[in-house]
Amino acid sequence: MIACTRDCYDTCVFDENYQPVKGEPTFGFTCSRGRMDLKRNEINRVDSAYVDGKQVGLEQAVSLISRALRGVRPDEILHVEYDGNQGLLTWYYPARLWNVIGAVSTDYSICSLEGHEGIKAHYGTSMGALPEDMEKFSAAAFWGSEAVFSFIHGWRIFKDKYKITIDVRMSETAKRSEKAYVIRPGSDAYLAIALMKIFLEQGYAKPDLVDLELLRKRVEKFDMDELLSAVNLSEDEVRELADLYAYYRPLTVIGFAIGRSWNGGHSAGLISLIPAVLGVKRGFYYSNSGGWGIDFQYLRGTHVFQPKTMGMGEVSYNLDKFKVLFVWNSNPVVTLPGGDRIREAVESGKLLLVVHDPFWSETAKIANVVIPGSTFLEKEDVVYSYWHPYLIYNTPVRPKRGVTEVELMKALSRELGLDHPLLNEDPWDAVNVAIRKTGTTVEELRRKGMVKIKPFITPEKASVDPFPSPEELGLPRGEVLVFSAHPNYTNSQFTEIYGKREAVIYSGKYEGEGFLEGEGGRIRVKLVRADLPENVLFVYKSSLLSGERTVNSILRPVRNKFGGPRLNGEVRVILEDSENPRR
Ligand SMILES: Nc1nc2c(c(=O)[nH]1)N[C@H]1C(S)=C(S)[C@@H](COP(=O)(O)OP(=O)(O)OC[C@H]3O[C@@H](n4cnc5c(=O)[nH]c(N)nc54)[C@H](O)[C@@H]3O)O[C@H]1N2
Ligand SMILES: Nc1nc2c(c(=O)[nH]1)N[C@H]1C(S)=C(S)[C@@H](COP(=O)(O)OP(=O)(O)OC[C@H]3O[C@@H](n4cnc5c(=O)[nH]c(N)nc54)[C@H](O)[C@@H]3O)O[C@H]1N2
Ligand code: SF4
Ligand SMILES: [Mo]
Repeated sequence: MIACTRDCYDTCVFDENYQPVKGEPTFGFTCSRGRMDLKRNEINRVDSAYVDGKQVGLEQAVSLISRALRGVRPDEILHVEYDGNQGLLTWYYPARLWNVIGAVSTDYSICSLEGHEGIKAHYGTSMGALPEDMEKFSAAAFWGSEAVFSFIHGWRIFKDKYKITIDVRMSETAKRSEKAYVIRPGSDAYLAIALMKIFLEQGYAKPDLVDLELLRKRVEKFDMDELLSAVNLSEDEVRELADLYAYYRPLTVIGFAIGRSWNGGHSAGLISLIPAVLGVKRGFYYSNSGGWGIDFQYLRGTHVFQPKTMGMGEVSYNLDKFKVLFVWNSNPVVTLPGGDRIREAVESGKLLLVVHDPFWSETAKIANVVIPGSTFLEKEDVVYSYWHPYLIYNTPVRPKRGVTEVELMKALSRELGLDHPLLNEDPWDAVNVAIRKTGTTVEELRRKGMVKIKPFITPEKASVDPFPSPEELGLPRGEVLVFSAHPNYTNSQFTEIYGKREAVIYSGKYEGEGFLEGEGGRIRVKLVRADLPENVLFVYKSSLLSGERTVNSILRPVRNKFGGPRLNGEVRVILEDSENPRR
């Protein structure tokens, strides 16, 4: 058996012939990437180790990296890795090396941390509905989620049921829903509060799961007219949505975009509170990664060594603090705000960049040292999903190329002469310890290929607090750039099959060649008119390239309340052919 390890809700499972399994959780179908993985596996691969563009043997590259590591202080080393591959031995376990040597880690906040923390603050966990819970709902609300593209098996459950979408534009999910509400970017917290006010007033609210008296006190501080003007919907529209919520009691899918917008964690938390206020248990879904009891800390060794951390959205703006940047499982030049600064730091000779990737990512292409990685089709690993309750033991279906993360980590430890129990522990033993609370073992996984696990913790009652005060919430002023998933790409991946996508920015107002300017700088873009609200600009997050630069190069996120970066950016458009650029 083998699971697709890409950063995706679905974590599709395939049989030994690489056909999507017919039963749970994949139901015999997969996406346009899943269907092309075997072909993609042969294209654009890093075929050897490279140093300064020259092919070298792996030992030579490893000894060069260790020399570089020995020559700097631990706090001058930064490692950046993310969810290019969700395997426990690919993403998590190799971080042990860096934690043992005392290098600086990121806080892994680029995607979903903010929303996790916002929801946890109310429920003690961000774990929400399981697929089997979802099946029981007769309706769904997709709130800041382009599920039609980003979550195809979740969408499958609701395809023929009643669907409501709340978005800042008529997304594909909105178009395929029975009802859609287009609101001002970042105003989700205001809308959630307006709904709760109506639930209380109309007697829709139930006292079973939340303290309604306290809720009443908290929402009283908000004026309905102010909430409506923040959201940019009429009172009738919001009342209609409240009625639909009370009638259908839908499962609410809270998209990750919510956490990366204004009021991020507060919005996610307040949206997650809505089902509880209506008396619906486990009525939301965000990400279940924290609910299986997998001990990620043990895998990374952070139970012993707690690293200094750097906000992931701020990495590129703090490169002067580092001399060595070690990257795996991530393509930060494209996907991190200000990512182009990595290229500049490498070109200036101030930063040594080492990249371990199976493919020639944009970051691998500019690295001083490149180490060829093995893909998920080529190595054994244990994979979990942030949606469904299955652990999968990946058995390779393609001959191995490159080196695995564990092999590289071991080679570096040896070369550095490190001898620590965390580094000496067998990786499979470490996985066994890390999954001890799930009720299965590596041995059982190996035997069965896939094992259903029980949630370790599920939300029950919800606390009204931390309820924000009106002063704590805010809204963007100008034009806002928003992002979403493209069906043929996962973040920056899959250009091998579907081609590179230059930055095309969709706008309700502008058309033609021009520039996009944000706090981090300016890039040339093509603007295409689309059916979008005046203040919303839209780009697929797979189209972040603009010549040598990226859309992310102009973004400089602030931290939201719970520590995650706000990636939706306030930007300006400057049209090239206008004498007085429209700003
Ligand atoms: N095909 C495909 N699937 C993917 C991915 C991919 O790249 N391609 N990426 C994976 C990853 S890493 C992630 S994080 C998830 C992301 O999946 P989702 O959580 O679905 O997030 P997005 O697709 O980024 O955007 C969701 C929607 O949020 C809207 N939006 C933006 N800002 C706001 C706001 O302030 N309020 C509201 N209400 N809506 C807003 C956008 O217009 C968009 O329609 O998908 C995963 N699945
Ligand atoms: N402005 C803006 N920026 C964003 C977003 C946005 O909405 N707006 N979205 C953000 C989100 S949600 C996310 S999750 C991040 C994603 O950011 P990244 O994690 O950088 O995303 P990917 O493009 O998926 O890059 C993953 C890399 O891992 C590599 N890889 C795949 N498998 C393996 C493996 O087995 N081993 C190793 N060593 N490498 C492997 C791939 O080849 C690829 O280069 O981007 C974020 N960036
Ligand atoms: S990218 Fe997502 S939907 Fe596509 S095969 Fe992988 S897990 Fe399935
Ligand atoms: Mo993500």
